Amino acid sequence: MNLPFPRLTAEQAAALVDHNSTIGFSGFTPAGAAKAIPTALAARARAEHAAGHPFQVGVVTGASTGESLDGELARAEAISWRTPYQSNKHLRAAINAGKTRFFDMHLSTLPQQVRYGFLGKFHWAIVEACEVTPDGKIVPTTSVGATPTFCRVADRILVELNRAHPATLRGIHDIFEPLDPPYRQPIPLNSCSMRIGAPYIQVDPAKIAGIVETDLPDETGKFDPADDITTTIGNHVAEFLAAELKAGRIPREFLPLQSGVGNIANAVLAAIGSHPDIPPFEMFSEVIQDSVIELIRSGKCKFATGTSLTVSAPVLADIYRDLEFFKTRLMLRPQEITNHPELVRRLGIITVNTALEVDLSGNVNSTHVMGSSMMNGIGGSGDFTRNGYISIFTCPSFAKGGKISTIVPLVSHTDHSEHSVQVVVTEQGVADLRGRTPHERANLIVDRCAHPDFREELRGYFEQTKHGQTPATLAAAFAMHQQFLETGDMNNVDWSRYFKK
Ligand code: 0RQ
Repeated sequence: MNLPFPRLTAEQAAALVDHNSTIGFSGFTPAGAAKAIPTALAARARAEHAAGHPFQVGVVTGASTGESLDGELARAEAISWRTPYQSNKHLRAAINAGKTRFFDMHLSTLPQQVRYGFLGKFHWAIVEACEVTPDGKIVPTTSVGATPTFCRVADRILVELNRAHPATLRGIHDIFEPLDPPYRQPIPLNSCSMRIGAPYIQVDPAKIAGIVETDLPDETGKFDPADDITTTIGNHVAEFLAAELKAGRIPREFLPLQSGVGNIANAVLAAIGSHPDIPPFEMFSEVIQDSVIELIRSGKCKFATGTSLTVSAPVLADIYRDLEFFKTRLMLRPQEITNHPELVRRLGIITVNTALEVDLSGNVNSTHVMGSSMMNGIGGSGDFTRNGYISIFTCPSFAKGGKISTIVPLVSHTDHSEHSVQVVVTEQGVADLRGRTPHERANLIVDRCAHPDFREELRGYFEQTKHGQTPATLAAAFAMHQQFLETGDMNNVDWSRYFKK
């Protein structure tokens, strides 16, 4: 199709961007992330820096992205500030060194905060598409994220038209943006598979500054094969849900699932998918991983909706070979919809996310190592946890070869409070915290979830703190963390330093 927009090289597109611009990039995980223009922007930043000129931009995306975006720009020291989520090691290092300003946001709230003007002016939206029409219809590729909002608010739009994705993807997306208060209406979505929006993003064609043609695959990484620990955690979650179903606390039809990203999430889905007592179910999630596609193929997952299709290259090729089949079973929506508290609560989503550490009351830290170093960010875990039908957190009971207990007296940073966290699962077992007091929770978490090597030590802490509603002694609450920082090992804290006989 002849398009009335300038055809640009990535370098020409990058040359249009000024120092200090704020850019909303497409991308939610590496899926659907802009690639050619951010790589060219990184090259431009290096050249400007070499010439003694400042060149940095503010980078806002749906969530994490791939090497060509966060990796290239971080290595070129081209990111002045970043939100709402990241998982790139170079960017993480820049953030923790204080070189890049980062703030961590609930992903469902990003689009509305952008529209409200809370993050300032957006100069550019740089987005990947599989189709653009002369009248300004943009069809995204493998993710939607916050792209509709970036296109709405940005002064100008650059499109990477990526031929690695077929234009026949049109129809897999459902683009709906709520109105802002005081005109906001209920979101008219009552089931996972309902369509409420358009199959494209409508933009003002006058804002499209140019099209860069590419043919670049998503930079999705590989998952580790399930090991004993992740498999055991997965089995515990599946057994727990099957027992809830049997007890009548989950309806006979089952409820839609949300599952986080990574190896544990893959193992959990595999275990739920193969459990004989769990009926075929739907997914109302954020990220659709390889394991979901397997479950769709086997008929165990009837429908999956998310904001990104983060699958490996062979799985994506399989989906594209059989696109008509998958278009009736997959739907990609903006993150504002997939993660919306109203919908998570209404649809009764069972949520499963991963913790770095959990404390004796059930508070969860998903983001910070030893209270200060950013790992990735809260992502969508808070959107789902706070509003889920049942909220589950998983993690191995130990980290760093057993030097760290992931069950601690008090989390070193709180992302999800005891009020939102209902069930904790490690390879040791399941602590069901519903209807339990803080003292009962502490006993359950230590008995069922802590690694045996740390149980006595944890008891040494909370059995000293019998008074009050919650077992806490402020002076000793971070003793295990402090000892790790000093010696590299949380084992065998000497509580007599903190508790007088
Ligand atoms: O470090 O890689 O150096 O060995 O943390 O831990 O066990 O590999 O777990 O990759 O699943 O990540 C919470 C970060 C878990 C992730 C988190 C060390 C451990 C290892 C990673 P190494 P694992 P995972 C919706 C859901 C927030 C966002 C979210 C996450 C590394 O799941 O970012 O939930 N979640 N999104 O050794 C110090 C501890 C530790 C520790 C583990 N207690 N102290 N280090 N590690 N526990 C999706 C989106 O929002 C996109």
